[in-house]
Amino acid sequence: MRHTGWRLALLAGLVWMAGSAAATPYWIDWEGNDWPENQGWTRSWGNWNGQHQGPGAYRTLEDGILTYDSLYDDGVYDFYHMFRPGEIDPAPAPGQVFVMSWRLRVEQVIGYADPSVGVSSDDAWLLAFEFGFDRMYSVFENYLPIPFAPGVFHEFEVLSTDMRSYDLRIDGDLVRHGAFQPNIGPSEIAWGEGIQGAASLHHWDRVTFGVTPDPCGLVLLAFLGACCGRKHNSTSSRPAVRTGHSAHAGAALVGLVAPCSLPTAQVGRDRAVAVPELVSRERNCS
Ligand SMILES: [Ca+2]
Ligand SMILES: [Ca+2]
Repeated sequence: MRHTGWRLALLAGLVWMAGSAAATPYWIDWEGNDWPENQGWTRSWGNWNGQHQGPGAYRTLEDGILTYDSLYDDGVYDFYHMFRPGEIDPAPAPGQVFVMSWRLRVEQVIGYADPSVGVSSDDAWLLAFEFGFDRMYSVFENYLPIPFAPGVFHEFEVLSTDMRSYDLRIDGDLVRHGAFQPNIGPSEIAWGEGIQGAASLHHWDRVTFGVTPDPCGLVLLAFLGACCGRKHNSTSSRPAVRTGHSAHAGAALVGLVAPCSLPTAQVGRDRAVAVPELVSRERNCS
């Protein structure tokens, strides 16, 4: 009986460890101290002639800020993505939370929107935003517009405990409680200049995402984050949490797939193609 008890205890421990391993908190943090492609992100770009055609957007990295300028050609897209198969979602039972945040300034947009952010859960539920000059659109919520003050940096933050619903904060203010939508292409985060058929000048100061333990601790962690100030670039298992008014931006989307019904009809530009479709297209090519 003692052996049985020991084995049961061991089995229980292994099950617990397996669950814990699947739910290990992580944090991906790009702060603009180096090019994203040097910190684990994959760059995808192109123009109307196809993938990897042309130089992409004119990009500069200065003082921790990545600037995209694609005003010369609305056929340009140029974005980053990161594929983390089975490693995006928070664990349900321990009460973890997925957080992505990003700090972005949109200076000029030709078209309805051009900068983009998205996240695809491990079971391919998708959330994506596209940014105009003074508003953002929740792509898979019928392009719901969400306004913001134009021309200045904002901190955007998404939090989700189940990858089905999310809270969106802008500069610490809760502006949206919305929903992911089922899609294809799991476990991916993407951000950048994401629309083919629109052009822009815009600036990214920071993009981060990860899973943090215990959402009940978010308020405390937010407080600590505010006290500690910004942290700098790293890609690690550090479950740093930025939320509320201390929010750091983190962004992402991955594996978005490309509903054929994306933005085209709504923007009135029959050539417009969004990041999810581009990601899908490039995957099919690779
Ligand atoms: Ca920065
Ligand atoms: Ca574009």
